[in-house]
Amino acid sequence: MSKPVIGIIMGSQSDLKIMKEAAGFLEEMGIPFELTVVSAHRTPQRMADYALSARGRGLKVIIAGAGGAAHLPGMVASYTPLPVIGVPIKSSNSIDGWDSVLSILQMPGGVPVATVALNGAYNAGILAAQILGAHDRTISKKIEQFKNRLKKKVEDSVRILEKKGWNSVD
Ligand code: RP5
Repeated sequence: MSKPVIGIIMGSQSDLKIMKEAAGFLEEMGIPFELTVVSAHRTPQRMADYALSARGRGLKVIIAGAGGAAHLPGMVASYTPLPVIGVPIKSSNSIDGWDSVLSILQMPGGVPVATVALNGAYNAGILAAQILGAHDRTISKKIEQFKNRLKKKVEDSVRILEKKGWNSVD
């Protein structure tokens, strides 16, 4: 297997049911990634070691998911020059999910985290692939094909509605 270029990390094993959607997209694109649990609060040293070594180990983008008081994406971004995509997760310690959205989104000037929607790990996988695709024609071609498939799905549903005579758009 080739060397991972994307790191997917999450605060707890309980985040995996959401975060595996990022992994699934990268698998579909044939992009090598690594995936592990790194907790900002329960294993702060492991988090620092992970973030500090990420670039040197060949990673290009980090996707970090966490719920509740979601400090993992922001703290990882503070340790690494790599782009970090944050995935807010509605977890057992969330009030309603806004807590993790705002913990990840409202970073101070100078330390950005590209924040996707609540439980938006799938989009995080797409965004990470797009970042790599900016410098890799093979990946950007695959993204174009993926977008064409999305377009075709909508066009197919429009055709089905038209056949039923329910499409009111002229
Ligand atoms: C966060 O606390 C994790 O990212 C997870 O979303 C949440 C709950 O963790 P567990 O108590 O399920 O391990 O740090």
